[in-house]
Amino acid sequence: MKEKTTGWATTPPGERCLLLSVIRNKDDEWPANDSLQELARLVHALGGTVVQQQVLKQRAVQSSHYIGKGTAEILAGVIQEQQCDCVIFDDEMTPAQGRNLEAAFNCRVVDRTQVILDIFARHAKTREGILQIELALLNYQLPRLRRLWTHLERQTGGIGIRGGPGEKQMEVDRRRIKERITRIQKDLKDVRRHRQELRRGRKRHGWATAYLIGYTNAGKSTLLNALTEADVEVKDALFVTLDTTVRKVELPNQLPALISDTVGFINKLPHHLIEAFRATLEEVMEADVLVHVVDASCEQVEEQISAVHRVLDELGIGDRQTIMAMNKMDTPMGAMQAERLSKMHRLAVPISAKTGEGLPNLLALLADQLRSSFRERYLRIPFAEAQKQAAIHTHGTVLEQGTGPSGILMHVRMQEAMSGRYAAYEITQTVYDEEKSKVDGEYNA
Ligand SMILES: Nc1nc2c(ncn2[C@@H]2O[C@H](COP(=O)(O)OP(=O)(O)OP(=O)(O)O)[C@@H](O)[C@H]2O)c(=O)[nH]1
Ligand SMILES: [Mg+2]
Repeated sequence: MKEKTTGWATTPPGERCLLLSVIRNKDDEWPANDSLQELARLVHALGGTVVQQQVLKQRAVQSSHYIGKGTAEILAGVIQEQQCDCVIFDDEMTPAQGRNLEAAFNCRVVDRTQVILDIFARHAKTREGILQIELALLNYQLPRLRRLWTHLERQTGGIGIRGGPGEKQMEVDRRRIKERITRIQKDLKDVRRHRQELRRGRKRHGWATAYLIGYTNAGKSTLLNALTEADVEVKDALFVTLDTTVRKVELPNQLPALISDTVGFINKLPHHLIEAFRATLEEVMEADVLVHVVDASCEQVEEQISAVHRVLDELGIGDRQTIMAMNKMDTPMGAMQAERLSKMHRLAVPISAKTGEGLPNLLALLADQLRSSFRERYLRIPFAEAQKQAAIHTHGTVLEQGTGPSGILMHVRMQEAMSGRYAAYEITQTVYDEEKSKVDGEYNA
């Protein structure tokens, strides 16, 4: 399938890139290397060529250039020799540092955040996804406008820049971007209102909801496809899924449940993106149960698990009880690590979304967790309020209903959140059974 592009991505395919990571002490070297490896995958996903990757040890933080001036000079030589079009840093730098480095290197300088934003821009498909990523990009670009201009100026023609930028033109641009941000925020509000209505509808019908979360490329979409009739795109690449897909899932206890696949996480996920995707992520936050899909075949599995936890923390749901699905157990490394990790977590199962192994166990665990997020209640609705019955039928599943001596008796299953509003009508099971037995028959299941 040809990828749609939103047109904002700023990394042109085919660029020759030098990847750099700056560390402050030697212990960070290994994580830095792993992280650079991942950055290289991100750059490949954009069609870039990685010419060289290097970890730089810099003791003190250099505020003007992010790296020392001497180091910058040496690197400038490498860049020229290797004919690099672009230098990519593995961490986010300030707009001023980027500007200074571009001057020193005489080529484009971007950071990991920009690369991730670019990938998101390429992969967004739905209206909401496209609006969200445009918002993140504009917020990221606003303080970097001066650099963008310098860069465009350096390029020779062909991109519609008339004359030098000048402060005035930059002001015009800044205002335009701000106006566009306001417009997008308004559009997003409308899209979200619609989504919220859908969500409320599902809740009203008593659907339990589970969300598949996890590191990008962990196998979330493969698992969703394996558990439901979904036909979500699966690919060995980062950030293939950006939009949420919701599907019905058949659970062993027949609890009506929906399961969703959504955007993946990554180490150093840009804050602008978390902010822009907050609405998507809010849905995740409201789920009854989270299933954390883990790529157990990956050597950095523990780092990936921690990175996911960090994002959950940032969303304020770090303490949510989560089922861990240790995926890719069909591979030798996956089998070994899935078993080891499953022993370390209370709610964990080794699975293979690809072969289907372990999926019945996962479904059983899911059903169990969802059941405990729902509660069975016994209600007595006074005859004078009989009209309440209709609402109860939409807010939960009515397991049994009949007429008692002093009101309508209902045995229901409802989400905790929903059941609060019927607390006044709640009676104990003993009272329910007594009242039920006072009236002959008439109970319908
Ligand atoms: N061997 C093996 N590969 C798997 C398994 N599950 C998924 N994969 C592969 O892992 C890659 C990523 O799978 P996806 O389902 O696209 O992963 P995702 O978590 O949805 O990724 P993003 O949407 O990009 O965040 C694909 O190449 C899948 O074929 C599994 O159980 N075993
Ligand atoms: Mg996916």
